[in-house]
Amino acid sequence: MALKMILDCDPGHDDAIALLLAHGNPAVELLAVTTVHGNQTIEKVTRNALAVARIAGITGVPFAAGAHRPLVRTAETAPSIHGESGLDGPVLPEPTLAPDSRHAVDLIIDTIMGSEPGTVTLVPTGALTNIALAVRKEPRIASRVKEVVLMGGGYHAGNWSAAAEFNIVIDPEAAHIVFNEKWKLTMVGLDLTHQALATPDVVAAIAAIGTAPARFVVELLDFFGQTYKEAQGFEYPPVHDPCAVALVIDPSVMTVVRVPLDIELTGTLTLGMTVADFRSPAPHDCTTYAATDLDHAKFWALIVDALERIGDPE
Ligand SMILES: [Ca+2]
Repeated sequence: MALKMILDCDPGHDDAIALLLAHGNPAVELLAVTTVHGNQTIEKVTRNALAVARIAGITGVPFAAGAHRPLVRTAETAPSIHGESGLDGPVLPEPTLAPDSRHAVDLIIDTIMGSEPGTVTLVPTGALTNIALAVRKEPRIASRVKEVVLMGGGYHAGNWSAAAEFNIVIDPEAAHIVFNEKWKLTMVGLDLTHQALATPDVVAAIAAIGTAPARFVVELLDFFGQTYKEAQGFEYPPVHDPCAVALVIDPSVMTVVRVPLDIELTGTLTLGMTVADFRSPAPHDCTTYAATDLDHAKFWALIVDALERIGDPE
């Protein structure tokens, strides 16, 4: 059975690779791609998503733009990591797909309500604004989705503050809504994604594919590696977002533990922290999970395989 997926993203270097993985993996049926403010403005990340669609040869999948700002807070972007375009490095082609006329929130609701119950996985790889708005507008999606597998947060440390990760802290109220719904939710956070480093052997394996989409990924990783070195002191860049897609494709790619999770909304130093309660066995009604350990080789083999299958669409 196909793995039906909605990718809600803010491309974003690692979002672009997540989209390529979702499109290129034969088990995934990509039902919709929605965009949200985050790494750059909604206009820029939507344009970037459509440019990636052209590079990957994605057709017949609706793309829709979503929230332009967080629920409560002032919008914040990440040019120090993703550049002024949100996808600096490679030259981006003009998109050939036009965005769907619906708002992302409506596309998410329509897609979930129009599918068989328990079949659609929501994969958010940006701020959780669209997902929070969707479940407030149509609460039935909470019991209708199969699960939510998101990139964001972390139980050990942050990257946008000492305690908080970017996707969560730029819209902590939205994250609070999403983490407190009674759907199965897996947090693929920094504890996991900081293991998904694009090491030189990984970049060489991708370059060896020799196609235009593979060259695009190498150029993305080159820029991402530079900014991660300068802004965050990483030797090799952690490629966060495709980890969430990879978990949906192959649960054996990482270890996941059941643990209560919640979002800090009032801390002066810890706003947006994803607080994990590891004290005792999780309560029987706990529906939240956190990813802990990545099989690095298996993860990157999935990316290489997807790029090989995508080939040279143009
Ligand atoms: Ca992202």
